[in-house]
Amino acid sequence: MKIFVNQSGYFKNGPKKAVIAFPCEKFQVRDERNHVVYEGETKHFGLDIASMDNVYQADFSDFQETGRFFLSSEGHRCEIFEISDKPYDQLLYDTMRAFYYLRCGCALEEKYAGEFVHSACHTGMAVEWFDHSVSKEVTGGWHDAGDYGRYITAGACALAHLLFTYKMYGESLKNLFLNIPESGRKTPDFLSECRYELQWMLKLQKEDGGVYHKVTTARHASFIMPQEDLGQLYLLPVSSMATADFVGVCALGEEIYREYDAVFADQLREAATKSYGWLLEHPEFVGFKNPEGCGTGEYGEWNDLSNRFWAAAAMYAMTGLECYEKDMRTAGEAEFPKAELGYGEVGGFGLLAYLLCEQKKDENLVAQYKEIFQKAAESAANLADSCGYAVSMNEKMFYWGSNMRVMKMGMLFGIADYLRVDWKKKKALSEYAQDQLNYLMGVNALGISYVSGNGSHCINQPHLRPAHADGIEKCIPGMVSGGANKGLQDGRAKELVKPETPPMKCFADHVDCYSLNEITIYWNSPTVATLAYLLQHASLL
Ligand code: 9MR
Ligand code: ZN
Repeated sequence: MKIFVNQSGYFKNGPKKAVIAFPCEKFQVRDERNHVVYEGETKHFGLDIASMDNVYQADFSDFQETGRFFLSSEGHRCEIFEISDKPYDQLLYDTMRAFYYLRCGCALEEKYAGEFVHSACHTGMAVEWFDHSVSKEVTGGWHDAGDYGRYITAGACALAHLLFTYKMYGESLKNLFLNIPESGRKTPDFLSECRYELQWMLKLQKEDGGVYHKVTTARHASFIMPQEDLGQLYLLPVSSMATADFVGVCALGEEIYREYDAVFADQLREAATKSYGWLLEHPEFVGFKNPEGCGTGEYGEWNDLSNRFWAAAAMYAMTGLECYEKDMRTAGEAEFPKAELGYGEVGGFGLLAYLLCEQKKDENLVAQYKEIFQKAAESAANLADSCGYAVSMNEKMFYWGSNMRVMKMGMLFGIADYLRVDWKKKKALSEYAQDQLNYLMGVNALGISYVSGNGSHCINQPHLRPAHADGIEKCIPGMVSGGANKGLQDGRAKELVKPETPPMKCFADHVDCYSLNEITIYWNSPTVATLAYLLQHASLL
């Protein structure tokens, strides 16, 4: 199978592109009865460095019929895919519902979870790592990933992706039904799901406003169901990154939730203000390193510059008070990647907080911040142009969680479009975003869909404890895999993938491969963001 298509399909009126990794001049679109309904010429891209494939690109955007089709060329074919007005409804539903499946501290009921039920997990009290006499009830939130840890900066990143997405495309997301326990309430399901994480985050705030970096057991559990993971839960020390990111999401949530629940909004406002106070009292960097004996995810950072920038911008967005704008300007003078939308570098969330807020804004600053996104989108687009698979990656970017970069770029193109940045490239921003999604869903050198349960060749064995321990062959749907990683940091990956393998092909759908095939909340969240953008865009077509 060397004809690579988006296995979730294409928009009827949108761009439709595939990649063929063998020499060919022509390709056909065929219907299920094998009739040729369209024929096109391929474009020879040449050698794609990341995959070492000789790549031919097939563009059938002109073909605008709905139905089920496949591509053929030189006697080869791909699996059936769909062209429709709504090709990604299921994908959006699944990738957003993945968060429900990751809920901690409650039972997953059959009504919502189908066969993937389990009883309430991690319900015990947590004690401070260095002072066991301090204990706290911190149930709730989402499991971070394949492990059962819950980490503030990771959660804040996922929430920022989701809540900023809601700010931009709320009109489309408002009515998204997710079949979760809160469905049917006035609050949109999308926001109810995010609130589950936000409420947990609030519990990690200390009296003085500092926020614990994470709550986990001392070491990762073995591959057991979450309710069987009964190890002592620990609260790990406060970090300035966690505290600042906490301010960022609470302030963001304040505005979004006010319409539905003023009491909750007030609580978020108070929490953000208090933690911002802590940041002012602790101007120094309070980093985080796992203490001796703790082996769960670290999420350490080298500085907290971008985090403090985001916190100040978010406070300004929430209050409109000059003092925060001043802090934001000062923090913004430091050197850090300004357009980043990550779990470490969060500068882009700061820019968004300011650009999307309804407070008084300085035109010069708006222009400056928009230009940062425009430049970032432009260089991401240039990278995509020089890749045969049209993904915004060079051969060095296939590191742990490479799919996060791909989906962050999808989100970035969406942001640039939303902000109506000056765009001179021939290809539209939405088309670049579509290409990133295409990569995730099968237009990659392995022809694999990196989302469980979606696509004819999708991952099914992610490094995800419940998915393995439940004994069900089928994986929980909607989970986004970390993807190709040249680093091959786990033993099984080294065994399964030869060292000379080109970066884009360094992948294996194997449960042991945590450096290739784990899932995380912040790999799902930018996927949701990219999808929401594309759906919103398509409805405007
Ligand atoms: O996503 C993280 C990745 O970028 C790092 O390279 C990797 C190694 O430090 O850690 C990843 O984060 C893991 C976290 O520490 C614990 N939960 C699972 C995360 C995904 O693998
Ligand atoms: Zn749990």
